[in-house]
Amino acid sequence: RRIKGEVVLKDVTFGYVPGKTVLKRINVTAKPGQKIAFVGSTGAGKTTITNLINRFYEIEEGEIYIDGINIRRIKKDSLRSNIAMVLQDTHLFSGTVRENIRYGRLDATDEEVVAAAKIACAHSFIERLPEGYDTVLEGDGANLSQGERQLLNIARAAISKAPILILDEATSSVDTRTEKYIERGMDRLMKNRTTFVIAHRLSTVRNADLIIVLEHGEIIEQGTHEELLDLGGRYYQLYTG
Ligand code: DCP
Ligand code: MG
Repeated sequence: RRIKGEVVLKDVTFGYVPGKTVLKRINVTAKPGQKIAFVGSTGAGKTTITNLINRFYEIEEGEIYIDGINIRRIKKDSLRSNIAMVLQDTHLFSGTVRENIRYGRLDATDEEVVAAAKIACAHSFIERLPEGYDTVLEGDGANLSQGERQLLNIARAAISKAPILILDEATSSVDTRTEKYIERGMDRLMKNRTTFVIAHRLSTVRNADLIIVLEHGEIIEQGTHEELLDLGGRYYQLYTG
């Protein structure tokens, strides 16, 4: 069976409002299982690219293909089940921890919920909650720390069988121990999936198959960490601060 998760952006040009172009002629090819990192200054268009892959907005010019199929022809439901996301602001709802993890995979068994929580390194903190997996979360997970909310979001992505993963890295400061947990969870999550990671901390993009540097909506450099350091351009500047 062919591995799934190929994503191709072809000459994508986009703006949120007429007359203000946010992305200009973006070309990206992600082969199944590859990890592609987007870096660049704030406002460069990183989140916008992932918004378009998710088809949160319609593209003006250019096309996006998933496994050779134009996303304009993919039903939204089908697109949702093909893409898992861990975004900057985590969306939890008032319900139990279990319900929050199972969100989007209602057929998942209790064992699968626990397995996903373990991948996300969330299992141990969940077990310490008053009712464990049956603990009711207040709206938006207000009774959890930021890091814990993030881990639940990772667990939610881990339970999904989507071949494509989008990670919009949180800039928020969680403590270094939690950060280590989150990184470990992310690594396991990315295994065997095509991953687009938007990273503010360059340390997390070093091992990407391809790093794409965006500036004002255009790709200005791309390559591996070593290639871009050798180039001595924008990535080098960002990396060496
Ligand atoms: N923009 C807009 N309307 C939106 C979202 C963004 O007009 N609903 C604009 C703001 C920026 C540009 O689009 O000028 C690119 O925004 P992105 O969110 O794509 O930028 P980044 O993700 O690269 O920035 P950050 O690193 O701050 O997350
Ligand atoms: Mg962003």
